Amino acid sequence: EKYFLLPVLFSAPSYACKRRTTLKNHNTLLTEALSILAESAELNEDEGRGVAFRRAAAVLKCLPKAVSSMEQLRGLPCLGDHSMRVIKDILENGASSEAESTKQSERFKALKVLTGIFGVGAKTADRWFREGIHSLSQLQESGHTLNQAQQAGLQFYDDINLPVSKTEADAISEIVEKAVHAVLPGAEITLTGGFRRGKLTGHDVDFLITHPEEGKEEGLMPKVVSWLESQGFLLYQKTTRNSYLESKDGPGRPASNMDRFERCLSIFKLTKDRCVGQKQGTKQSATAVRVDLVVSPVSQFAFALLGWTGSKLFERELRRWAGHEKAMSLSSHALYDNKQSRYLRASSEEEIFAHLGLEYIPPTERNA
Ligand code: TTP
Ligand code: MN
Ligand code: MN
Ligand code: MN
Repeated sequence: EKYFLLPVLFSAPSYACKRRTTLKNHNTLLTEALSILAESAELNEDEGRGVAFRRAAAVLKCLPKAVSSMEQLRGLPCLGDHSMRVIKDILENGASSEAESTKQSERFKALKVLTGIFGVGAKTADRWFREGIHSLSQLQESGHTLNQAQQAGLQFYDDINLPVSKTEADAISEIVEKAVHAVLPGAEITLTGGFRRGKLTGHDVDFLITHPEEGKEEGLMPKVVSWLESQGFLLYQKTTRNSYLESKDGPGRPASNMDRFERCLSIFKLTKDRCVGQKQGTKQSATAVRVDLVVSPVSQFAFALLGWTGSKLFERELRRWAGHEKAMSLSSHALYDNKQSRYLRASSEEEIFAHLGLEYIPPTERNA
């Protein structure tokens, strides 16, 4: 008798918000190459192409096994011709020539260095690149006037571009909790972003702050910032006040994916104990860490929590699902049902998924 080994045929829902994506990735070679191409497209401000590569990478992230042949991919969504060529190249040759040459290109390397400066986006980096500025030293010699954020970004460049560890995130959490409780007892602080999804490192630390009594959270941020400043914890901060009520976004029609919460983009000074040798003992040194603080009224907390937990692709897919499949508009503030012409209330993430007709996906499975 003969036995034929059939390849595992993969399948997955096409919306990332219907898939469970943990941090266990069996296809890093493929997803890293596709992520480089996505990043390159984003740096070139080609959003459509960026999203296409992000979607392709995300569908491979949720597979239970490593891909070993092209036939296995036949039933999978989100894999366009270009992504398929990249995958084929890697399966046949061990690497993607396009991703490799992108990584080594002068433009990609320079744009990465320049956007590594806090406060510098793709547009600014591209303008500088076209002026011949390809490095930090060339930027400093150029005599360009930098805004406050960019000056801080340049000053703390090395620290900010080092990954933040969970240990550091926990230390920051303690400081933020102390600050918030000092100015508003009873306020609640939640770690959001990548660390809430179970990541062990991040590019920053994200927090959402609320108070169980609606309205008590108003004006909280400036007080928290003052406290942190007085204690010497802030190297840089820029606070933006809440603009939700005065915005003309209309029912469930946010002007952009940016929300309108009172927020503070900051750089914290974190003192860490660094062991410099057995005999010499411990030396104190400081590091700069990017921290995002957001304040939400408790009535919007579940939406803010869902919106600030990510991943970015998971969020995008949730909004796409809501709009295209449910005729609803989802933002970090609210969920609007366009058929019933009314807002749908929710006090937990579970309720929002239920309103959207989706199975609940916990934060650790939102790593699309
Ligand atoms: P990030 O901190 O940019 O990303 P992350 O925490 O997932 O990953 P990293 O470890 O690299 O920090 O954003 C966190 C979430 O916040 C993300 O899902 C999108 C959301 N967000 C908003 O809703 N509005 C905003 O203006 C920004 C900047 C982020
Ligand atoms: Mn150069
Ligand atoms: Mn983050
Ligand atoms: Mn952030």
